[in-house]
Amino acid sequence: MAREKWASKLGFMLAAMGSAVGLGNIWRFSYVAGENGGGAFLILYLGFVFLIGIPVLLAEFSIGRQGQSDVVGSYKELAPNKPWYLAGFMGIASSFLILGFYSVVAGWSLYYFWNYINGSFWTIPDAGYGATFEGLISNTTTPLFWHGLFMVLTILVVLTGIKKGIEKASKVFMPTLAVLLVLLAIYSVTLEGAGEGLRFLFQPNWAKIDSGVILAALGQAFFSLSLGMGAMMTYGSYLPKSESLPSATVGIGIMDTVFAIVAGIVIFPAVYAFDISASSGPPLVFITLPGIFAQMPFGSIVGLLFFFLLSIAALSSAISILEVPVAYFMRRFKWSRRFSSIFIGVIMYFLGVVVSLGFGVWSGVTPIGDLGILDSMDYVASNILLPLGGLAIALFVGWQWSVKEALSASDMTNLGVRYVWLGIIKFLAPIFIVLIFLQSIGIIG
Ligand code: VAL
Repeated sequence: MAREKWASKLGFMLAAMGSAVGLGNIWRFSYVAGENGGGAFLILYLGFVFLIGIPVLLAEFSIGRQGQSDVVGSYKELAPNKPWYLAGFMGIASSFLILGFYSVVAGWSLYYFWNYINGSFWTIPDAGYGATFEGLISNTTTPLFWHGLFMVLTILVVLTGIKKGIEKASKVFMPTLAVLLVLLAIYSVTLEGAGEGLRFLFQPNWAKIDSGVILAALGQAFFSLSLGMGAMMTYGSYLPKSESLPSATVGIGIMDTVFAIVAGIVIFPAVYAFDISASSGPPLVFITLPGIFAQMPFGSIVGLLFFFLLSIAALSSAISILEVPVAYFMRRFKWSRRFSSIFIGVIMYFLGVVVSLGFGVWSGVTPIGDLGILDSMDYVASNILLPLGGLAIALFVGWQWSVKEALSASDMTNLGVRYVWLGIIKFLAPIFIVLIFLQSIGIIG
């Protein structure tokens, strides 16, 4: 059977943007920025996006488009009998870890959407939004239902195939989410105490920077760009060789970053206005946003729309994560798309069950240090596996390929910045990633 292809370059762009923009920009960006001191984290994150993220993203797309296969197959195709494909298995492992918790958080978002439909969240619940949220996530069954529903939706989109499902889902809702976020940001900065929130987000306090903050900023850049796990490689592989990559890559990177910053402008003023701790961790947006909606005009409708769009954004990201192992298993074991999506989706659902129980009956379980189950899986995937995946991508394009091959595979041959890009891919990105790792395990100071 011929491999599937995007219907158009626009379809590819929208799907790749749909992959990048998701819970990472709103939910994860805010709480990771909040936990890591705000302004200084933001600057590091921006630095990593532009210096490492976008250049490596171009490299990842190039490998996929050139290899015309999944994350393992593309490496094997391009460098047979070399161990590069092992990086592909790392990508598959990251996809399991990430979707395992991503779908749980997306389930929370669906639950909020439902509560704005049925009216329960229109007014502040007696216990307050904070305690209500804690009540939800520590419950054994409710979150599992919503997490399951989200996984079913994800599987359905993935099993309808690349063009029909993914392209259509990506096309409609992203611009609406962008407009809504900008409106919310405008409202949020008028809240009393907003100034302090904006200072937290934009005024760097360099004293806050340590190796943990640097690693967190790197991990956030990779997570948010869907980089290093093979999602973008797989999407790139559905692109015909005739389409040009650099402008699409830069567009996707900038757009993803703008979404995160605008989300920060929505969240942090409200964090200070409502006296919520910026370092509340994963619950942060779920306790902050309903507070904004409760006091703004037409807040119930805005809340309903917001959680609908957030769930859709999460869905268009989740399908790109599920696509990584699905594409691999389809090729490797000749499974149908239908069987592959369902089988892998179900395994991921059960991983998510563990994550969800980690907020309730298993809340005492801390696999890594004092990190709970979600945070531990996220740490391994985002701060370790994704940057390692990125390292492999950079080394592959920079050193396995000749200069000529690398430039032609990435459509950079005629661009003035080609040697800057190549310099980043060959030297700067690998060196940075290695140094950050060495620093975070305490080998260098
Ligand atoms: N990049 C997405 C996000 O930021 C996913 C695929 C991790 O939510």
